[in-house]
Amino acid sequence: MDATNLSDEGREAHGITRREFVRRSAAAGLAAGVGTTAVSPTAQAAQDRPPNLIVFFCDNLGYGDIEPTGSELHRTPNLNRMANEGRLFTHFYATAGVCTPSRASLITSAYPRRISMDETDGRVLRPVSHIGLNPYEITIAEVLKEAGYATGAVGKWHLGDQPPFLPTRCGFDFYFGTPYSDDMVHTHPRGEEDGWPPLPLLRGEEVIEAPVDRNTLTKRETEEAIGFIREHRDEPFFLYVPHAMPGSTTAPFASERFRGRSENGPWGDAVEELDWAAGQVLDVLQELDLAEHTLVIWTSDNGAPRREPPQGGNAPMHGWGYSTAEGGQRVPCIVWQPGTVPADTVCEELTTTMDLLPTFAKLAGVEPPKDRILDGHDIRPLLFGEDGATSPYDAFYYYEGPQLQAVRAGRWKLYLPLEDWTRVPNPAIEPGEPALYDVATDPGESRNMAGDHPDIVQELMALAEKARDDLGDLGRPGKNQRPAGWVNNPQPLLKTRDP
Ligand SMILES: [Ca+2]
Repeated sequence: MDATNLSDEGREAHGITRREFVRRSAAAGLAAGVGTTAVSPTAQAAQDRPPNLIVFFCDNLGYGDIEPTGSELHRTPNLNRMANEGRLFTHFYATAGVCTPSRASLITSAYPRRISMDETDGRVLRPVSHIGLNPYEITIAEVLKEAGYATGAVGKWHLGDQPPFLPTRCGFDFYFGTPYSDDMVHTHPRGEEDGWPPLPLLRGEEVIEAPVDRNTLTKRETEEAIGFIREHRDEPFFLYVPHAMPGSTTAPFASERFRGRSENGPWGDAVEELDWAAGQVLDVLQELDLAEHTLVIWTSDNGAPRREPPQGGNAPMHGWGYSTAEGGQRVPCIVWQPGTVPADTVCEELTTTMDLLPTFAKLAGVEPPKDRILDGHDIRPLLFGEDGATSPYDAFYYYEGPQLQAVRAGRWKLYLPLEDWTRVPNPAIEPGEPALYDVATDPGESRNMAGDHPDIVQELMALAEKARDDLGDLGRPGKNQRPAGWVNNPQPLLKTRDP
């Protein structure tokens, strides 16, 4: 009898779960049915196996868009539960206010400028682009695949739509989703001019639907995520879920069950469906007895963009997505692993999406790449709530595309005294004047303290100079930048047959 076909009776007979039984049998080299409940040293080691890893990465969902961070508009019971059972990170940053650079950092543990993904086809990649994440980069999926993990990605990619740049070439065994933003459709004025294809839905590298029915994206992404978890329940897995919603259109999409149900129009409907999606995944982890063996992180790629009238919200952070304002880059983040991540706690230390790769590498029992500069850190002590654990960052740098605009160290964020701003993140900023905010107590960036703390302004300006030297700035290359990927003759992703 194959261990994986062990019936429910077998499970009853041994008084342990089916999964537990299979694992012990496999680890101890026992044939199924010769079961024993005594745990051998080998089986014990297998029980200490590395955790499964799941990352939800919503698109443009703001800091204040969910109940755990203060929304009174959207109902997010599943995220409430996740926060009650897990740990809320209130100083967690994306590395950019827009998609492509932000995503590039999560995947590579590098600032966008380090890997030249800060400025691509303008602020983000467009369809049929020459540019993408350089295959030289070592991705979080490649690190985990090397460590023996099954790897899957479900959702919006946005790191290049040509074959060498697709998730399947970046270490993901499995991919289902859209290659770029939900507003990059063939009927977009720019799309008509530039020959964008109908918005493709990919399975692996094949276009299975075009244009994709965007109303169904969150629902189908969730089904695929759950399918991946079920398929890989008996081995360590890494699942990256960059949901396409709430996304970049002025009327986000939701399936019929959620459409028109929230108190905040299409934006609220989309957020409430994303909450449902997270709940579905937590439920299946519990059903499969994997919850205690799975670290789940739920966050967003940048803040909610400004819309008239407003849709998403970044309160209490200042400003909007697509900028270096606190609300543009500080994103909601919930971390969950029952029994390992302390329940109902908050972490106020500065952490970023760049920390996931080195942290996950350590959790998987391997070392992060050593032959190149990574900008992230191993934040296990913060995830697991160790006493006295502090942020590993001396400084965090806010770039608007190629321009360095702000630096944070400790509680202080300095907007640099720039004469020319590519985009002004806070209307209180005066050209050529520093603006200093205590973003621990004043995340709304309302009290400029530069006049009271000239010493801190000087310290932060010195840190900025280090970043300019290392990563560069507008019109100035950095010493330690790496090139983006490039293909000649890019082609649209088209549906070539009925799947
Ligand atoms: Ca985004």
